[in-house]
Amino acid sequence: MEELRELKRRRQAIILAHNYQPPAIQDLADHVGDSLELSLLAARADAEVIVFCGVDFMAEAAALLAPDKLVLLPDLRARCSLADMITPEDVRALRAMHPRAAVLSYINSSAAVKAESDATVTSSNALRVLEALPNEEVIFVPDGNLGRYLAAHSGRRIITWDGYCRAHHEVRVDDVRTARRLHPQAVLMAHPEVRPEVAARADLVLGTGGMVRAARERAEVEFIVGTEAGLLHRLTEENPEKRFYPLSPSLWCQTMKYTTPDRIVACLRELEPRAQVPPGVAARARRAVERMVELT
Ligand code: CIZ
Repeated sequence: MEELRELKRRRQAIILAHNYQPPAIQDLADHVGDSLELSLLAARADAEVIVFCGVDFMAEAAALLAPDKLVLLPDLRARCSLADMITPEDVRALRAMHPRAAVLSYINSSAAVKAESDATVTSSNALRVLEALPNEEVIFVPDGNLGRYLAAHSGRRIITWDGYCRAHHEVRVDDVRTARRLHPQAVLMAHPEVRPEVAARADLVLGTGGMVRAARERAEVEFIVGTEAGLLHRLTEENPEKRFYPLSPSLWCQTMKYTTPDRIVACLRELEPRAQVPPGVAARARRAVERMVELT
C-alpha cells in the first residue's frame, strides 16, 4: 500500500474500480461505479494516469472519453466474453440487411463495434436512449437478453444479436424460486442481462448503478441481488444495516477478478498495459458514446 500510494502520487494517477471488482480492489480505489460513471469521472479527473480496474471495453471507453490521459488496464486477460461475441463486420452486415434501422451498441462492446453504431447505451439508460431515437426499427448488439428486454418495454421493433453474458445467462427460474423461498421478505433485483423469464420474475430490473440507489433509498432491509457477485461488497459496505443475498452462485465473472493490488502496482511502475484505441476507430466510437450522453 505504501508503494502504491507513492506511485500514485508520482504518476498523478487515480484508481477507478468497477462495481464487479474484488473487495480488496474496491477498497483501495478512489472511486467505485459502473462503466459510464467511471468513464465520465476519468474524463473530468484532475489526473494524468487512470488505472481502470475492470475489463477491456471499460478501459477503452474511458480512453475514448479521456483522450488526454493515459488509461491503464492492470491485466490484459481481463476481457469481456460478451463484447467478444460480435465484430464490426457483423454490425456492417446487419446494417446492410436492415438499412432503415438505427444501430445501438451496448457499452459491453469493443471500440471497433461502437464505431459502427449510431449510439451506445448502458443498462441504466438503454430505454431512455431508445425512446429518444426516431427510428421504428433498431438493431441492438451484442446482448440478446437486454435486446429482448428493450423490445418488450419500448414497443420498437428490435433486431437482436445472440450474445450473452455467461454469468447472467446462467441464472435460471429455479434460482429465483430458491432465493424467494429462503428470503421471502427480500426485494429481488435482477440485471437486464438475465434471461427474460428471470427478469419477468424480479421485483426490479436495474443496472448496477440503479441497484446501488435502490438499496440506499428503499425502506426494505433485505435484497436478493441478481447481478455479478462483486456488487454485494459495495452494497454491504454502504448499507451495513441491510442484508444482501446473491440470486445464484453462477453470478461470478472470472475475468473481473484478475485485478490484484500487485498488478496495479506493476502497471503504475511500468505504465503498461495501456488501453489504446486506433485513431481511425476512436473518433467514430467517441461520437457514439457522446450521442448516448447527449440523448440522456
Ligand atoms: O455498465 C456497466 O458498468 C455494466 C457492464 C453493468 C452495469 O449494470 O453497471
